[in-house]
Amino acid sequence: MARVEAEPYEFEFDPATTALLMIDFQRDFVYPGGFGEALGNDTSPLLKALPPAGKVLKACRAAGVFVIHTREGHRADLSDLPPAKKARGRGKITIGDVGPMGRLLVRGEVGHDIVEEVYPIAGEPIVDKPGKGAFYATDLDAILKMKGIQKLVVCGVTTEVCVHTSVREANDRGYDALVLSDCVGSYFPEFQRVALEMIKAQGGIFGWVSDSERFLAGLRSAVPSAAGAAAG
Ligand code: TIU
Repeated sequence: MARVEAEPYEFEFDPATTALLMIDFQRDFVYPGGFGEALGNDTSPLLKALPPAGKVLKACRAAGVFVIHTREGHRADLSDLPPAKKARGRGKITIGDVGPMGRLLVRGEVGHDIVEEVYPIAGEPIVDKPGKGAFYATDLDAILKMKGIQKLVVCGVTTEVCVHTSVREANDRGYDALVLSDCVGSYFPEFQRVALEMIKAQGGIFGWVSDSERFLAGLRSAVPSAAGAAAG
């Protein structure tokens, strides 16, 4: 068992039944010119999550923790895009329109793919999701069940949107989720703070919150092979 200092109290997990869930680290959210910017956001605050999330990813790989990635996006014909989602924001360009990184939030486009710092490697499933939640209209739950996963360590963007929705969905499906505060990012500092508070309030109503340093310390003490990777 690995033990991680966290709020509202210690998070204990068996690396064999725990998955690292990397949510929507896509160019479309993290870089200028993508969907996030089209919604009127300054994307730069999200970059801060990449170095710590990259460290956690490497350490989990070295420790043999199952890693799974998600991407938000739609079919090229937009047949899975709710008209309300297309219209929302009233931006100059919206989902499916062509931007500097290709068509916004469309699968297969440059902007839709995951940034280099946390890019998946062979053996790490990528779940393409049409909504904010990682469980909605995807096979994530089936994959986790096949692997015997009971607990999730969560990194990704954005904290109060796709991370929160996915953690709430995970909670209702019986998974324990640990969110790493410096490995998740929001366009709004206030939402970042309060979204994390919501998860751990009321005795951990949706899950637990810790940070990369405390998580890596807990992982290393249980699986010494994770140590070298995290240092690099
Ligand atoms: N807009 C925003 O903050 N987020 C999203 O639309 N999607 C995700 O969070 N992935």
